[in-house]
Amino acid sequence: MIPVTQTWSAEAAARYRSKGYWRGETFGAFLRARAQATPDAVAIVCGARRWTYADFDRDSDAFAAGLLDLGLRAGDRAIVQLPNIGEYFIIVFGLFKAGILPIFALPGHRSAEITHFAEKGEAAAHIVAAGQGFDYCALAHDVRGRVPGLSHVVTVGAAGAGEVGYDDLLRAAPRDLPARDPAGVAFLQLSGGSTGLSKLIPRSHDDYIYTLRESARICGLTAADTLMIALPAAHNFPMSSPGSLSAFYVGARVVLAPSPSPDACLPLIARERVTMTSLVPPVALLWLSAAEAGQHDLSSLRVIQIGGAKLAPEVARRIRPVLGCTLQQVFGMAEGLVNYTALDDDEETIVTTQGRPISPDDEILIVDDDGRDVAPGEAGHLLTRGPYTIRAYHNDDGANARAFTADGFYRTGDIVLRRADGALVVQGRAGDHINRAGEKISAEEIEDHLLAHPQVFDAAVVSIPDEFLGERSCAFVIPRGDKPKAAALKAWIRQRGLAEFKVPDQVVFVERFTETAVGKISRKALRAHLRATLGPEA
Ligand code: J2J
Repeated sequence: MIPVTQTWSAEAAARYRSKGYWRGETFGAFLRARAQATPDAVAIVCGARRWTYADFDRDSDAFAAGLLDLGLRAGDRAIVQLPNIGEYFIIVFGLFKAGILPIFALPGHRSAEITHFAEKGEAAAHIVAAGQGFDYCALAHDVRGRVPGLSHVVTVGAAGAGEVGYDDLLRAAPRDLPARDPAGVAFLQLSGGSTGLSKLIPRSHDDYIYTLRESARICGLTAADTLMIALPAAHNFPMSSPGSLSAFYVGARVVLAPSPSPDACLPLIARERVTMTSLVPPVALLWLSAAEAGQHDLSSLRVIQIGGAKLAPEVARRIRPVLGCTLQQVFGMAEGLVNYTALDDDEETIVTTQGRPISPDDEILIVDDDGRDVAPGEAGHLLTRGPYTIRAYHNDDGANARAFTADGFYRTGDIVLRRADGALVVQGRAGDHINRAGEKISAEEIEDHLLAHPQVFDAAVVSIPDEFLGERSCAFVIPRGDKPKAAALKAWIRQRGLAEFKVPDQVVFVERFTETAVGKISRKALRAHLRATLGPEA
């Protein structure tokens, strides 16, 4: 098994420690400290159920012991694929305490994606929930059948044959759980997947907890807050910017919403007196329309973080008057770098920029196509390096050669400019991924699946502007022989085991890709050309 290691040089690690960014804290230890300080404070609210910090600490200890009783060992990996339910946090902290690394899959992922994570991460377990509409247990059995070494399926809810029940694991006898190494990797987060399949991002206790502490400070999050998780809980944004884990770090209350829809969330805000939450732009739009009807008491809301995709200034301007709270823009990435507007920035800065980096040691380079610094204020490729930005993906030499410079800068793929005051403004993407309502789709990944269809000769997938989603996906397809139906190609993508959000929104059949765009020219140029043929109104 390939060990998962943190990716900073010894020199960089020593510097980040000496500057007090990395403080030797671990997830398990900070939860224990919280449980001792405020045992009866509510940590998690899920529907009518509540876990205090004491419950949270005790149950996650028990879950860790249960996993070790199963034969799992520190250093093993477990895919966590759960909806927004309270058990999710017990499980994640149980894994942290056992030293087993969660791989944070999303409920939307299907067999192709989960198989890839299981293989790349050499996962030993897949943790799912029963009774969720979609049959996750069947998915887990399917993947287990294909991936040697993936021995355990753990089920929250009614466990079937060949599965281990979450409730049974909680009944494990207490064990001594050794302290974890703060410099060690705590979990594997998923990359947005700008080229090909998602990569695994190794984040350490030290580096991630630094972002939690600073995010709480920048967002003004304290133990008095109630933070709602509306987006999928395992996504890096609602987990850390400031997200659930910052909330636990400061001893706040976390309320889980079953979906980000205004129908689910607005009554919950009123009922639980939610003070803070994070949204992607299309969801913010839905909330604005719903809130204008004025049915729900949203007066408890203090701050909303919006990020994951570009927020249009016209929408940003409506947040304060309609929702009655401060907008905080967040431009972040699971690889590391996170930028926030400040709560006390002037309105124009809040509305038109994506903020400044968390750390004084976040190094930012903005370069042209040849890697030379652009003039101040001009747009270019964003490269970054710092105390919480990884310097390599796990087990992926090919991706590492593309995504990182020789001196360890991460090529974000984003085109940004930096104002004189340091605030970044995102202009777009250099790469060919589609940012569909904050969900990142790799054009290349979808093209590869389309090309496997017997009636597809060639395919190119591009993003097109969409008023609601920000971007939607369009597949240009040259048929082979009989032209397939668009619906059949969409069904093909689903059948290949891909998440629903990756199914092309639109399919356009063409006879050929124009002369100017084939041959010596790259797929990147071809996609740019095709995008242009659709024009801005497409
Ligand atoms: C434009 N593009 C943005 C923004 C992310 C906090 C917030 C978001 C993420 C996230 C995250 C954007 N405006 N405000 O992990 O901790 C696009 C960029 C970026 C990519 C990263 C967090 N905020 N983006 O979205 O790993 O293209 O993380 O490189 O999913 O989303 O995607 P992801």
